[in-house]
Amino acid sequence: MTLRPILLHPDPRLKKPCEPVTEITDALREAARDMLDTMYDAPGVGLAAPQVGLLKRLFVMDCVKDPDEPPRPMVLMNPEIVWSSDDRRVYEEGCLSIPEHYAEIERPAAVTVRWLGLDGAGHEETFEGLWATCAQHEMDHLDGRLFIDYLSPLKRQLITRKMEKLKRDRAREGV
Ligand code: K1U
Ligand code: ZN
Repeated sequence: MTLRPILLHPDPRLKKPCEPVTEITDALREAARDMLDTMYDAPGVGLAAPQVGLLKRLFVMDCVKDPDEPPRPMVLMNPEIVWSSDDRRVYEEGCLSIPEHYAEIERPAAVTVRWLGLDGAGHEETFEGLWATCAQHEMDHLDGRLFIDYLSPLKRQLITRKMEKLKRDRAREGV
């Protein structure tokens, strides 16, 4: 199992739009596997490539919550939202790049996503509930957007200042 360090906000790599995947290489397959390991270890339900410093349009997710249900690790490359519901849902979001900060964010309750799988095959699926929220949160990462970008400038600044302090403290502790 290989864990990759998760970048913490603020970091310029979390603000950059990512490049489409043009070739499915062994390095990309390895990155996807490491991202799933890193996501489960965190623990989280999603992880986008820029969060591990890879500026490619790729994310992983598994929103199965019931321990009696089998896991559903998913790898989505070049994802596109092709339909969004008018119906909206509020979910208290967190982010592995902004630990210990949460905020209620409103998004479409359901989305249909089209993507390429690791085998190069095309897929399309409609996601609801946590799956829909997670897919939209991860696709925002691919466009250099974080959930705090939906908050007021004041709230965003407050969180950013706290994160700067956390990063300073961690650097001093050598973590
Ligand atoms: O992108 C990330 O930072 C991961 C993030 C994705 C996310 C999904 C849904 C709503 C908001 C954010 C997380 O996984 S945050 C952790 C989390 O939501 C969670 C962790 C363990 C169990 C259940 C949920
Ligand atoms: Zn996130």
